[in-house]
Amino acid sequence: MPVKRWRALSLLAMLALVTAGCSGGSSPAASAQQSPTFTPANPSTTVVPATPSSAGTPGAIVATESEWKIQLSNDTVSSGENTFRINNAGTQEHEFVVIRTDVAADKLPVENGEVTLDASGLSAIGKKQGIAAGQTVDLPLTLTTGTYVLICNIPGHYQQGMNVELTVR
Ligand SMILES: [Cu+2]
Repeated sequence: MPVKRWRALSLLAMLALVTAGCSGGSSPAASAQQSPTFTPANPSTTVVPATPSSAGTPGAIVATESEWKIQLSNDTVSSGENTFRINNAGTQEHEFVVIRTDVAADKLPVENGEVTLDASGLSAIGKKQGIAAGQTVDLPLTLTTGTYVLICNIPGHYQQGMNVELTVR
């Protein structure tokens, strides 16, 4: 069937374009010029690139730690795979602990300057410790819908303000 064959050729051409685009070798424009007569045989064969959505995109959340706060690039993210990019912009070592809880960020139970996790039924779903001043580390986590509190749990740091809330939708 001529139509089917044309579709197959179109797909091959699309693949070639995609491959060329990914390799970074030749630009899509250059490829298009090499085959000026190319037109998709059918709209259904056209590869539609995924549209990047803006707000709430699963992906990177930048968390900047310093004395004495944690600032987030966004306070709401979509559920699923997310990566915290933790930047210690302070002058002291810090930690980054992710807790899923409905308790307000600054109302977690504290003992000896530290948030009591297991004893209070709170569990850290992920953490990074020993983040040196100036260091940036990534913490990939799968987040389910809910409210989270992110803290630094080095004694005294939480109470001095190193806590922030994150909503996962
Ligand atoms: Cu700290």
